[in-house]
Amino acid sequence: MAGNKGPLPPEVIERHNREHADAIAQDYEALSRTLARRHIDLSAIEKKLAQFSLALPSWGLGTGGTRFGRFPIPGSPTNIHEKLADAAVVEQLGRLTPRVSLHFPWDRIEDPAALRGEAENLGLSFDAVNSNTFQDQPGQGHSYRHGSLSAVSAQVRDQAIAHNIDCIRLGEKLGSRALTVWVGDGANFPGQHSLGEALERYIESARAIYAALPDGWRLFIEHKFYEPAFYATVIADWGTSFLVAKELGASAQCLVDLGHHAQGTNIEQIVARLARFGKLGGFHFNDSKYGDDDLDAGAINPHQLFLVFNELVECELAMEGFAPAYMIDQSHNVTDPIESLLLSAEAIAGAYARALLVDRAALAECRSRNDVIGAFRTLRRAYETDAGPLLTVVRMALGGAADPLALYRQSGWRAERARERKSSGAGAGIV
Ligand code: RM4
Ligand code: MN
Ligand code: MN
Repeated sequence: MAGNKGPLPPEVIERHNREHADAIAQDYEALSRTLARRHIDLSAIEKKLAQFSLALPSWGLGTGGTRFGRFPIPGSPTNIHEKLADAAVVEQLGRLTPRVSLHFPWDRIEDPAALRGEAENLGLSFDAVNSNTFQDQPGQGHSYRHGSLSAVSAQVRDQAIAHNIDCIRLGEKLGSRALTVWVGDGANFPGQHSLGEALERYIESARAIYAALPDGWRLFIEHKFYEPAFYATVIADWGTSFLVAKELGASAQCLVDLGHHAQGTNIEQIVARLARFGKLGGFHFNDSKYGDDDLDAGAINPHQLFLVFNELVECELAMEGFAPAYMIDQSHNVTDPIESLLLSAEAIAGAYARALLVDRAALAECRSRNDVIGAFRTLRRAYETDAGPLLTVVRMALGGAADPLALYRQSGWRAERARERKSSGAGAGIV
């Protein structure tokens, strides 16, 4: 919890909350009565919700845009310091996102220890660090045009390995505990490379990164089925990701980005499989209609999000110490990123809350009798319950706002930043 730290004056939040207190109490009362009839223990659920948290992607605080262009709004952050300030606003109002996940070299910093102090003063800390060997950087010795960790050239592979180890070293100074590796490596044409050898080269490179992991760190392998490789991506699916993680060892786990699967894929089943074998490292939450759209979590398929959390709650109940890393990975093209992130965090926590509302005993009973409709209805009843009042009460108890989006809009935060921040410029690209 961020306590009273954060860029907005606490009195503003307190005043706003007083204005909303009566209406919220009434809604909460009504929900408690409904849930009491279902014998659901609200206090246990509130405790879980109060502990739930997500990491914000540093790259999601800027206007990501698409490869066709960016349309940043005035007051958009232009560097990591400004991004941290915006992240602190998201945390202060929503109380769900106390950590930020950095991406190197996009967030390249001279003094990581100082940045750590800056974050702490804002009520934030750092989550997994992300490496980037899918783009060339000015002055770089070797190009990633033909791949990075799986490249045919040993020099390219060594450079990519060294970059990942640099990210770990930076992460240590920031207080991070994990490295997320996503590579764009793959083939655009049949015959371009050996499908088998490319994976072997990747595994060999990943071993060198794994060997550099400090104690207590985890390596997250992120798969994605296509783009930028349009024929055969090296780490295309959860099966490949799982095999690599298994090859590397216990500290290597798989990261599930919700947008990185073919349409129709049963992602909740992937989640259950990975968890069962101790390889579910974490998530990049977002939503997708066609491909890796990086749309706001829950914007397209909120039911899928709920079903994913339904599996996660089953795992929480069945497995001691089950704690995947929850991160958001979105690209905001036409919205104010703070607004998107506030709503996304709420949608994700809402899916978790509704999964917690599933009557597990009733579900188990239906399953044991092969009562298909009964089981489905048990899930649907929870899915259709508006957990909003519950989330609001928990958020306010943690010092957040009754209505984070409304208060953010009233605060004038972006307009004030527009007066002091330089223009972030248009053009293509993600930061
Ligand atoms: C990729 C993948 C990675 C993210 C980059 C920006 O598609 O989702 O997680 O680091 O985009
Ligand atoms: Mn991702
Ligand atoms: Mn992606």
